[in-house]
Amino acid sequence: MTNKNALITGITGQDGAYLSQLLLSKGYKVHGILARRSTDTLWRLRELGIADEVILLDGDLTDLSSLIRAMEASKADEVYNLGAQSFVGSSWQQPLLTAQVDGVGALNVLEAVRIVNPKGRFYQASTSEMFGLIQAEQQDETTPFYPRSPYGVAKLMAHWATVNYRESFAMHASSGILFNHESPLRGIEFVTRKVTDAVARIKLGLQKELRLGNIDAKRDWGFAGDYVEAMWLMLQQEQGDDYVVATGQTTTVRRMCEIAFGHAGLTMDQHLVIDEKFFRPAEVDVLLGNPAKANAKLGWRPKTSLEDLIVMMLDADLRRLSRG
Ligand code: NAP
Ligand code: F7E
Repeated sequence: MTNKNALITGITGQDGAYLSQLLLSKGYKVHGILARRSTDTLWRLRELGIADEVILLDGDLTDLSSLIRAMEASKADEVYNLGAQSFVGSSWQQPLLTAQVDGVGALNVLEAVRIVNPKGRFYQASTSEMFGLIQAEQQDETTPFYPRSPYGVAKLMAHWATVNYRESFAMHASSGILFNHESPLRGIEFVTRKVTDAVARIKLGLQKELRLGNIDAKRDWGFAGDYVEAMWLMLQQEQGDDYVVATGQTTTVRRMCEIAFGHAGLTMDQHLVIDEKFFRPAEVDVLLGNPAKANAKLGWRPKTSLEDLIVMMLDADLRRLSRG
């Protein structure tokens, strides 16, 4: 057990909730930035039964002064920057907000760490969306980037800012280039959860159809619970570095849907409708990560198959909907 302090931006998100659970289990005092919202955003922390175990500090990624105050109040040894406007689809509607929160926001956190505790360790939530129009069949830490959305562009700025602060100020700053990871706590706008929620509703007679966009897109999907372990492992290394975190398997959206419908005993073709509305101005057709470096240096391996993940999510949605 440790007596370290952690500060998490994006603590109310999917990864923030799982990472909080992991760090609490290791004895960390966990602090999180709570951005002002008019709705209740603590449901994930409640589902994991840890809402009362974390310390929430008011702040916003676009407000450097709030981040400096949070650094001072938390006395953070480790800072995990998970906060973001994370939905790729919305980034074309809100490109400037996405740039401010995901790009400049990361720079604000780096500055807050540098000003208050330059010896603190920093994790940046980078993304496979930076590979976008892929320049290699399987992407690793050496693959050139080619982002395809305002989200990918903003995240690329944050990624290079992390590398730059490591090189300029000898900061322990790491960038986790994570491929898609999902869970029962995934936001409903992302395709896996949209599918498992809809399949559960169809199964229970609450809905008839599921409308999707490009089901030929391929993604390398893993389980968020496995991926937060890689984040923590990165900050336990002697030096900061960049790591790809992925399963090394890629699957179409279509096949992922078949798994969900199949598990519910439903026929996909009777319910699936393709809707132009869900196509994107520029698509990332295929992503496939190579996690060899994370395997070798962190000893990290994914533990959950896509089939097990989709079944876990579908069962959780069936339980939630049955409870009303
Ligand atoms: P998520 O569920 O969408 O969570 C995003 C978090 O950011 C929420 O807690 C949200 O707060 C917070 N946030 C948004 N705007 C903010 C602001 N202006 N100031 C402070 N906090 C703000 O995302 P996730 O799936 O957990 O992903 C975590 C991080 O990893 C994100 O940076 C994402 O871009 C990145 N990432 C995700 C994946 C993936 O597949 N999940 C893959 C690669 C990288 P509210 O709850 O108040 O909205
Ligand atoms: O889309 C296609 C869509 O929104 C996956 C974020 O966590 O992972 C996530 O970004 C694919 C795309 O995730 C629908 O066009 C088809 O090809 O679940 P998604 P994403 O865009 O890959 C990366 C790594 C991140 O960093 C992001 O933060 O599915 N698709 N039909 C659809 N997608 C959605 N959302 N809805 C549809 O109806």
